[in-house]
Amino acid sequence: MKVHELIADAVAEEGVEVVFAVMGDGNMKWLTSLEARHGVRTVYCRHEATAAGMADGYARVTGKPGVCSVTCGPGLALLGTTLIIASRNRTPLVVIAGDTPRSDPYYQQRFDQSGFVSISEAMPVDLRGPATAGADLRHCFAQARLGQPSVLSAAFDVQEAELPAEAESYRPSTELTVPRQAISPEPAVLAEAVEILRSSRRPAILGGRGAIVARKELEQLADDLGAVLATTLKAKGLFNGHPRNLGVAGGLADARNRAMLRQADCVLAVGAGLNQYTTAAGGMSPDAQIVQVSLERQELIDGRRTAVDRPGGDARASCYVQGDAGRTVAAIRASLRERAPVSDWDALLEDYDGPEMVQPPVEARPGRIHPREAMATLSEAADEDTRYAVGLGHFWWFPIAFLDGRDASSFLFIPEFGAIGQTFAAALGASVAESRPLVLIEGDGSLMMSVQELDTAVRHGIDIVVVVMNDGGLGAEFHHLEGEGIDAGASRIPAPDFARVAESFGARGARAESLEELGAALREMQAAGGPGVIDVRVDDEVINDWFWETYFAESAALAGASASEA
Ligand SMILES: Cc1ncc(C[n+]2csc(CCOP(=O)(O)OP(=O)(O)O)c2C)c(N)n1
Ligand SMILES: [Mg+2]
Repeated sequence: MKVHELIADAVAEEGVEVVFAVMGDGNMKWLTSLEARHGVRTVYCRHEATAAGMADGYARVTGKPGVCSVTCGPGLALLGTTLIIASRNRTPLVVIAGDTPRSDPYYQQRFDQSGFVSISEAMPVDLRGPATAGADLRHCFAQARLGQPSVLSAAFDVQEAELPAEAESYRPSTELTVPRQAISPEPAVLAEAVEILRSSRRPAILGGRGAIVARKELEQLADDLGAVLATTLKAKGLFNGHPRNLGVAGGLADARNRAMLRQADCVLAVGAGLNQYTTAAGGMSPDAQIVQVSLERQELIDGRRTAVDRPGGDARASCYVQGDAGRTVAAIRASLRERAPVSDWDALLEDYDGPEMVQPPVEARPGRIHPREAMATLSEAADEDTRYAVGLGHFWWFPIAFLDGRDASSFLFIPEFGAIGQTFAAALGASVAESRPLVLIEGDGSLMMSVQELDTAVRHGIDIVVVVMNDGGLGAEFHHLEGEGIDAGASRIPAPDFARVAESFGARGARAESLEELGAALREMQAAGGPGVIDVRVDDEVINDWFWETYFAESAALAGASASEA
């Protein structure tokens, strides 16, 4: 038996159901035997970054290792961005890459694969030789299962070597790992946290990704305290249906949420990294004491780093409790029993008659769609069970603030590295993983970075509807340049007609110039199944609140002031 056959055996033994790949000399042997000998499905993509991104998306929604394979050298070199993203998300990602022959140091495709993997924040694993091949593969999968994306480099000549006669059959990495364990908080620290909450008159509870498992406990605590509830981006939808739910907090929030959270005197942040978006760079609840509950102390620093240039911006939470979300919140509730709710949030929420968006209302021009209104139409037209993947760009603020989903499982964001062009791949991987309907909301510029994967979606019959928020270019750059008074022409790069692009790949295509057309196209495509693209003509003059406040609010206020003086 050869080493490349063992690789196929190992992938099957690890319980892998699907591998995402682009083929080359460095991986074709084991990939072909994987399907032939083990019947494991292989999804061949058009670009390596998509293969890795699909494995990442698959792993995010299943919690199982996502497996991708690429050839040596240039195949691996295309994965940099995706590896960084997966590592920052702690995705259980396994990449099985070829490597150039040990016997030929001048091979054209050679490069420092392990150095590249390391600076891409993933774990390099070398397939050392036939005697250790099983152990090396096991190590790679074990790392990934513990949340460390790992890349196995398997040299051609090592793959061709025979295993020693005495080699044992492959033992899966689950033998090396254990499931995550709950951590209970220190009683003394817990008492400090309880004291802060007890003296609070306007408490807010902020749930992050780590709080998703503790929804019930957090809502009970909110009811005990009369607290408002909000989430980070990664937990969007967590408290849907609760009467004091405000939605996503911070720079990505709608106007009502922001107006409310500014008045909080205490924020209990659970399973949340408190980064610059979540805290609006320190502006979310400027007068609040922060109690932070998380498993990783690193989270004390990660988010705050971005606010260090503000006075007090790098101060740590008033109280940090290391512990499991569910256990810690249950313990806080038990200690708080005797406190009656005294918050006045209900009255504040009821009396709010402010706008949904901070800036003055703007109407979309004829034949164009207001992105805020597009979100209402999508929320209303989509299947109830829909999962939404949302890309990055100027448009993303609108789905984050205004798109409704059933709960926290209804959304998939890939924000970890601020990279555009990555979400289509993750959405495709998520759609392969589950039968749930999937809608990707993506920018025109972002989609053009990997639009060729419509072909992958068609070949594999992937059920996805891509809603393109088409503003004719790089809106984020456009509004930023305009805001600074610089000619923004270079950022207008109109994309081809997405409906026709989709059709030429064999997918469904539609164009929406009105809300009625958008709703009808989405209903039709979800009913039909398979891949489809809706080219939504959004008004490129509509600015999201975040950009408006950052680049336009000051000059608008000045213009207003001089107009009233005149
Ligand atoms: C890989 C990468 N390249 C470039 C950027 C800079 N960038 C951020 S948003 C954006 C515009 C994206 O355009 P589009 O997808 O159409 O969204 P829009 O901003 O127009 O809503 C760009 C180029 C980035 N963040 N990541
Ligand atoms: Mg755009």
